[in-house]
Amino acid sequence: MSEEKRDIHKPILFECAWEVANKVGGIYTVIKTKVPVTVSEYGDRYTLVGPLSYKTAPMEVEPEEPADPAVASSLESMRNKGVKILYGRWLIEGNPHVLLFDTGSQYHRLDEWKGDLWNLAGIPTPPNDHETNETIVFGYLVAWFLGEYVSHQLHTAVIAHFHEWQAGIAIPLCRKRHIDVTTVFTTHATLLGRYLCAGSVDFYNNLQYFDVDHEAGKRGIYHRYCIERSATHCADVFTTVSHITAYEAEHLLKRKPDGVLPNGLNVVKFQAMHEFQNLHSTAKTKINEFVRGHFYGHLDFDLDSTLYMFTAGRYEYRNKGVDMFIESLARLNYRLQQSSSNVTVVAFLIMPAATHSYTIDSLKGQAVTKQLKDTVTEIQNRVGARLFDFASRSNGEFSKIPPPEELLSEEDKVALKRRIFALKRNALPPVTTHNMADDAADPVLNQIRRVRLFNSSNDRVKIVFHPDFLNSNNPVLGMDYEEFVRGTHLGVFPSYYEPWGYTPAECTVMGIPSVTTNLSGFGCFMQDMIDRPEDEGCYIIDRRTKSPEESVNQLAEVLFSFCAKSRRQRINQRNRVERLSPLLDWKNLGVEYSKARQLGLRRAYPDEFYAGAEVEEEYEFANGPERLAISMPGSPRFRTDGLKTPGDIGTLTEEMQALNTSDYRGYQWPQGAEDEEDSYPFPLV
Ligand code: G6P
Ligand code: 1S3
Repeated sequence: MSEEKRDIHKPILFECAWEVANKVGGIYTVIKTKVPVTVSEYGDRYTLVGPLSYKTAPMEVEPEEPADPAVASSLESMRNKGVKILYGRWLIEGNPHVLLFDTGSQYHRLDEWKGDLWNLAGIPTPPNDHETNETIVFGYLVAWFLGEYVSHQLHTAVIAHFHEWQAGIAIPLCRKRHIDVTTVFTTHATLLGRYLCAGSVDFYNNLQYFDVDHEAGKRGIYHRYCIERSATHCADVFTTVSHITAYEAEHLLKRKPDGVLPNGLNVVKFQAMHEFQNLHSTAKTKINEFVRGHFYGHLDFDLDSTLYMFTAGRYEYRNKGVDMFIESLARLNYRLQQSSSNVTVVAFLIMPAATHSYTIDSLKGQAVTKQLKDTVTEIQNRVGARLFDFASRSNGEFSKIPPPEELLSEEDKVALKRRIFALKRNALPPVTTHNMADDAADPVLNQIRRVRLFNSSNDRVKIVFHPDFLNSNNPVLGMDYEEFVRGTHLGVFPSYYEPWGYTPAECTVMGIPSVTTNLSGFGCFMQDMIDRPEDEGCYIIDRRTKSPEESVNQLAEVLFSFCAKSRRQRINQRNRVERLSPLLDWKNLGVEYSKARQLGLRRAYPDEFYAGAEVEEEYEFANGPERLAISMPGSPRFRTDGLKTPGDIGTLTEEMQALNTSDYRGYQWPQGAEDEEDSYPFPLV
């Protein structure tokens, strides 16, 4: 650190992630939705740092010259050495400064930097791992920039916040090079956790026993694991997105996190309750249209008694609980049949996989129903014209109205017949909308085959597997994701590995009930915050203490009971769910990030921090007023047992270091006796 004392009152913040202005997955949502609260705290002192993608950046960023002279000098110095950089404003709500580095412009230095990484941190890197190579070049560029910046700006403290291992390399570099910044590292999952869970180990009961180096090596990710672990250990402050992932990180990355930063959303509140209910209704009408096309020729169920359930996310069959969802759907199908229910469930699986475009059958289904609709509209216009003609000729006396046969011309009847004949179909409505690249080996399709949910007439549960992102321009199911979610009745996310889980959180703020598990960060968070989450339309399946068989039954029971609800009950439940949304608003959760940054400053500049009491006053954190404000009459019932702020869940205190593993919220996680290690490697679950 420099001799000069840096002012910690109005620090500069650089937030660095691979997904800045570059959508890949959930971290993009975290960063993008958090921008407004961070900008309101930091204003122009806040800059996001990411990789430069020439495909997306032109749409996302408006170039501009830096106003901060230290940024300008740093960029000039780097540009003089051939680094290509885009600096400007990210075109999202909050309009933050954004700094994007073109890794390609410095690829020629890859070997040099790999050698340096080995000498400096003992991290080995294989030659052909493209993602790791990108990570290295990006990390070296970020560290280079931060080094330049603090040499040009000597007066104000700098906080550098990094997300996930892909942005992590700069952290050990900052430490080794004594760059005068304080660093925060937030991990949104652990590499090893994701891999281990995707296999068949009893992950959570054995977390403390895994031989991490061995497991990482076996899966060919040892070098990535080393990067993740070095970022974890070199950061001044280490955090995760949930307590369950904090517990996982303590055992797999060998550092107990300083605290938890739950993921929020940018919640848009409607003035009136009925506004989001109306949105549900109009979006559902669009899903109805898709269903008419997809099930053409077999539309023998009443759309008014049809419920739309869905799951969505990264295609991780076991981690995201798709296996459990399909099995539960099969049991639901049986129970609906047995109870002679008039309810039909259409279950959508929205998970991008390798495909060769839409199937002919899917396209044809939408086309024939559209043609039918167009023909009916034309006939309707002609009938209307005839009726008008007839009525306008009357002399003011009401005489007999012509019967339908007279209003419908022969030509109309033929056109209608033709369209109806086109609806003839021999095969059952398809399970998937796309041609899968590997149909025979696809785990979702294989399980659907196993449970025989083939969309036959007597099935009360129908399946639509849409192995691609949704988009309003798609010819089949042409809706944006948000609109689609609003039109459904229930989101189902029975994940096994889910550090947070944005999908059920998004459902909640849109007023759509959802199912999740107590192995997801979000599920544990809701359990911590609300007394009986299931009463509020937030169902949490126990995958922690129950066997898979018991969990599947619990899920099937939740789905079956949901089908028994009346329309009025569903409307009420949507109202209740929507009232939970302030819990997930960055306006309340953003305070955790503030605490993490303060802890970073305390650790990097302890003398400055404790020098004057005024600093303490300035950084006093809100005590959750927003949260109290949502305790509206009657329900929902927020827990009061010791939780002070939403952030009390993600308590970031130095003292937490001294606590035991059992202090993570959610469960008494196993402490384990030493001799239990004998059974390694662990049995299948
Ligand atoms: C919203 C609309 C109502 C509609 C209802 C359908 O609440 O405001 O007009 O009847 O959705 O609910 P359902 O659960 O049957 O889709
Ligand atoms: C991760 O993305 P994923 O779906 O691979 O980060 C997300 C944002 O923090 C989180 O919601 C999710 O659970 C993690 O798994």
